Amino acid sequence: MALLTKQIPRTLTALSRSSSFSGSGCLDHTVTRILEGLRNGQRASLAEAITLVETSHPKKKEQAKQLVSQVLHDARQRQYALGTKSFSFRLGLSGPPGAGKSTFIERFGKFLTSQGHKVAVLAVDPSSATTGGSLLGDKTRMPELTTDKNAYIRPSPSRGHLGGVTRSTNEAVVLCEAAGYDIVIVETVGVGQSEFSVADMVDMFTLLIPPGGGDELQGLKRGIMEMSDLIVVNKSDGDLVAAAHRMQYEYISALKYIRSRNKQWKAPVKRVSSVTGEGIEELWEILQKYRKTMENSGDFLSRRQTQQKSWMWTHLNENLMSVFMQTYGMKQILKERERQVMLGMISPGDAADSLLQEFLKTINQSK
Ligand SMILES: Nc1nc2c(ncn2[C@@H]2O[C@H](COP(=O)(O)OP(=O)(O)OP(=O)(O)O)[C@@H](O)[C@H]2O)c(=O)[nH]1
Ligand SMILES: [Mg+2]
Repeated sequence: MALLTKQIPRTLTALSRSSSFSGSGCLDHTVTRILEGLRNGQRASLAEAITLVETSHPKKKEQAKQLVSQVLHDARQRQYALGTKSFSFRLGLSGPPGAGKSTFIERFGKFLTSQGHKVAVLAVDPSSATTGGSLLGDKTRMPELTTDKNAYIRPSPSRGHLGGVTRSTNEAVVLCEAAGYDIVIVETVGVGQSEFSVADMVDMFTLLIPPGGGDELQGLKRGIMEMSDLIVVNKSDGDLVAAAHRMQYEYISALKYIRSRNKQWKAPVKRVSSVTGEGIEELWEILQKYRKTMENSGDFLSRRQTQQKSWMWTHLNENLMSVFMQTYGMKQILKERERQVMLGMISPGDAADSLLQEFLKTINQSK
């Protein structure tokens, strides 16, 4: 009992200590230093800041919270002054392996920096837990963008579960913006749930596909098409032009039966070549048109607000689970309930109810 009563308050105090939401107050000196670097657009500070939000070390987590809250505070000030004009453009990019995402980002990113933009590229890699992330290899596929001083490429965090990755990527996006990047591209391989998470953190979600047999279209998850604000058929060059045309028409007809996410915007299907650069400039025009349309209808802002809300839920879920798991004795009880559920001795619903009861009982006893 003594152990138990010690454990609970510690967990809860840690949470309450970290939940100040002022954005000012007494800042840790590391946070002050990074913040200064971010405000000056220093890449090293951005890298350090993102590493901080990816950490699971308690003290650094606390610093990360201070940093993010300060950065969001600054962003709010900019928004008061300039409205949605102060917002960067967050572009999600998903597509099957080998579709040409890296090649596309290299080409498109270089085009954007040549237009005076600052481009950040983040990756959500669902396989990173086992492979250690793929953007490392990707850097060699983005040789020019990697060395461009107006671009920042960040390999994906290697977390064990998507929830953590989503949360830290969300935070990485705002950190990039704080460092002056006005275009943030969040890339993911179209596997599992990762593209849904990405779609939930960007202003525009783009699906990039290679030309190929009709099988791809049938195999493609319908949900992804519903989420897409733009579909890009890549590799429309050389021998692949005819196939790219066919792919484009197939997608245009398929989209007729899919309800678009937005009343104002029907997802266009465009062909590009990331190798020759054909269609890249036109794509940028489409992105600008999209932004204007969304801003005028108020959807640009409301989509971000909804995303903020779901981001809060991600935090809450993670925090609750963390308190639950750290509560003295819960791990053992959890193991036991899992065993009973697997053997069919107790139903999953009853097991969950009993776990929650045990948890609340422990919390109450510790008061
Ligand atoms: N012809 C042609 N080939 C392309 C084009 N874009 C990419 N490729 C080629 O397609 C292959 C895969 O390109 P990547 O850019 O690595 O594709 P990816 O989608 O990033 O692949 P993963 O990271 O494995 O998911 C490479 O051999 C590229 O050279 C294009 O526009 N035209
Ligand atoms: Mg790639």
